[in-house]
Amino acid sequence: MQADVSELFDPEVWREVTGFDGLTDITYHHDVSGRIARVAFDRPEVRNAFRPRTVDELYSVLEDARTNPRIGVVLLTGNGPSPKDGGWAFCSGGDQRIRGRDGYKYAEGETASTIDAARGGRLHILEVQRLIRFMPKVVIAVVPGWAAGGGHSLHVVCDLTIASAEHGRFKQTDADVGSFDAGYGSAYFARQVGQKFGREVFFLAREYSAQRAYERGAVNAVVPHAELETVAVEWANEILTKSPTAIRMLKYAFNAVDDGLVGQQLFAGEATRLAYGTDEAVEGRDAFLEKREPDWSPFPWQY
Ligand code: S0N
Repeated sequence: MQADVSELFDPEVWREVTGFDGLTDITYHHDVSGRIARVAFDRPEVRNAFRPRTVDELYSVLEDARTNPRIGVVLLTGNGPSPKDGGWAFCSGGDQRIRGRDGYKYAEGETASTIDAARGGRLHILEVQRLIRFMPKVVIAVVPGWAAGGGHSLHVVCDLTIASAEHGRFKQTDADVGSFDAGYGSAYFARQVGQKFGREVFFLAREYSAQRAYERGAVNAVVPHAELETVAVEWANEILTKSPTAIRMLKYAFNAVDDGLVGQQLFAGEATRLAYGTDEAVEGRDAFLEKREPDWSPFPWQY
């Protein structure tokens, strides 16, 4: 799929990011302004299921987007359609063909005795979830087809979701295949849609439409399939007109209530960073360096 990427991909908008030539399971582009990243699963023949290699690649490109100071918004999507049957997918979760009793295999044919024990069995898709959750940029799930299993969980953890009206479909199959995302995928999902519907989605594992997801507050917009990526770029460009600091503080504020002390730590870290920019904090630092008592007199106990 690398050559022509995806049917919804507009080559006028995107430039391949250099330095990532070895990618096989993910495509990675920046828009021409260099401010929006497009990260896409590229295994449409298996509904964009992820194997450990996919997750490694996904993590590395998301980390690149996180640390690029020009990037403000990341679009996470799935390339398609499938060359086999024309089906569309965002992501169908962990590749069930290489799931063993001891975790996911790095390469087909690996066994419990041959796999590197330090790598085997890692559910490192959860590390990707945390990267999306904690990066101080807006991550939009752009859902052109199936979001199932661990793919459903990934859309849940993204800040916003825009789905295809014709092909966007959702299903949480974890309980069908003896898997369970007991973190953001389920508990945070229930925060979004309510406990009853959240439990229904997991316990019955029925398909539901993009429209139903929208009505339950799990999807922000349902748009015509052909316009999906155009609308996503429009949303991204609108977000990019906002204050980067306000957006990062707001994201961490939205997260904090569900993220316990880690949420508080992230928000507090940002507050400290802002405080370091004040004359008051500079006085504290300078007093230490100049081996004198700090003079706080210019700084009132504000009310
Ligand atoms: C997505 C579904 C509903 C699409 O159905 P449809 O359109 O009828 O297509 P199919 O004919 O079923 O599929 C087309 C081809 O693609 C293959 N395929 C699809 N999904 C997978 C997959 N996940 N792994 C491997 N192959 C897949 C099909 O086999 C078919 O191939 P061919 O043409 O050769 O027959 C439907 O496909 C479906 O239900 N897929 C499986 C969804 C699923 O159960 N995913 C796994 C769920 N569990 C996880 O993802 C766990 C992930 C994880 O690591 C985790 C760990 C800890 C905590 C949390 C998580 C988490 O993130 O959940």
